[in-house]
Amino acid sequence: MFKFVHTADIHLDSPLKSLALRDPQTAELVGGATRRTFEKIVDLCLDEQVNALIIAGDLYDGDQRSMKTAAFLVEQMRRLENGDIQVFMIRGNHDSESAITKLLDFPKNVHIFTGHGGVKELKDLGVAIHGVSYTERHAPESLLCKYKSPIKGLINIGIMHTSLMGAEGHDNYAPCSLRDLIDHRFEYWALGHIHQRRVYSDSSPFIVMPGIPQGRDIGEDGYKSVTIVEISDKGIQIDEHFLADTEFQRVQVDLSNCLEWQEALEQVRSCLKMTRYNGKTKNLICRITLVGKAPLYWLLRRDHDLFEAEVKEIMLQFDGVFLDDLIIEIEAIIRTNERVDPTVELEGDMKEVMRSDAFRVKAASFFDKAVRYMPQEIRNDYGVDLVSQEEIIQRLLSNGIAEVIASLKSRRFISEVD
Ligand SMILES: [Mn+2]
Repeated sequence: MFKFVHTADIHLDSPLKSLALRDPQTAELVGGATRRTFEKIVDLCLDEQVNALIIAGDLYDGDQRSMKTAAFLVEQMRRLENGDIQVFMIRGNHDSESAITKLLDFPKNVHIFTGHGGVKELKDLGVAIHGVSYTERHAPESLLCKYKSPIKGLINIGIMHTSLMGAEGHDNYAPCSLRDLIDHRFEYWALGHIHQRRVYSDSSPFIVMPGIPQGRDIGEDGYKSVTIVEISDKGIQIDEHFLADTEFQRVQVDLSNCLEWQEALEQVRSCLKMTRYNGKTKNLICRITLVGKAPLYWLLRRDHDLFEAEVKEIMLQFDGVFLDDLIIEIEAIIRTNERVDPTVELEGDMKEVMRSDAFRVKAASFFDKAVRYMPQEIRNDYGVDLVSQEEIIQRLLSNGIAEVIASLKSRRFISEVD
């Protein structure tokens, strides 16, 4: 029997990114998440008494490496060595041979495949492990030709860092089709690179992309895991283990039926309660999006800062729940009598003015002046050419109009209620 943990893309010591981390206490709490998750991976290996840990590339982030990262890694590898667990790893685009110094002096249980590729036969355990590392940050060609043919009489496991056939849009790293992998006649392909977990094939050959074990921003939201694999006479069995320290979750709150401010908050609270209940980690960073045709549209649009502050208060009722951002995507309900509503007319007038050439010239010159007052490093955020600048001006103006109307309407709404 051969049992191993398969992971990839740990990006050790790369920072988590979220508005929630602006709060120093939260930053302190979730800051070292990639490190703690790696520690838990080692714990799992020891608890499950696996034979090996397989890391399919991007263990560290090229730019993030430091003596401290190196010392931490060596310490964790020693823990595995003491547990008689071998480590097989390859280098990916973030920790390719060219991006890594020779600082790391790993214990003997750690085997790193080179760019030439190679195979480690563990005859007493009945397996052969193949791997090829990246030598450069880019690998535009398939690396499959560097993998040897399967070794007869052994179960063959291949470790590869690949974007497969460009599953992530434009990114193209060691492209390889599933057909090519299948035709290579290994029993298990331990892949890495794509951060979203996916089992591409769950029978021989198994083709598994374990995904990132610890998400680092809202783009890497949802449950994260490592894969534990058991090879025995009964065949190959895979299982998913969740051990992230912090997870990012998108929480959608429908405010269609909320007439009162308090009801809206209550709705947020119950959605957060559900998210906390279903959460698999100690810390949850939530991006809340308010949706629906909401009677409270104008009020929320005007006082979203107040609402956000109250949402943060609610979050304190739950353990380890933090706000990444509060996004307002609710729509207004247009009442029939709004046709005679003066704010509707005002909104139309403002939009028309916005389109006039004279106003656009004036707005652009005002915008230019304002940008010059900004710190240099954020000026690019306000457009790098005329086209992008014009888009930003239009967006700011549209938001401005919405703000003015929201302010007027909510004032009226409150007086109507009174
Ligand atoms: Mn990668």
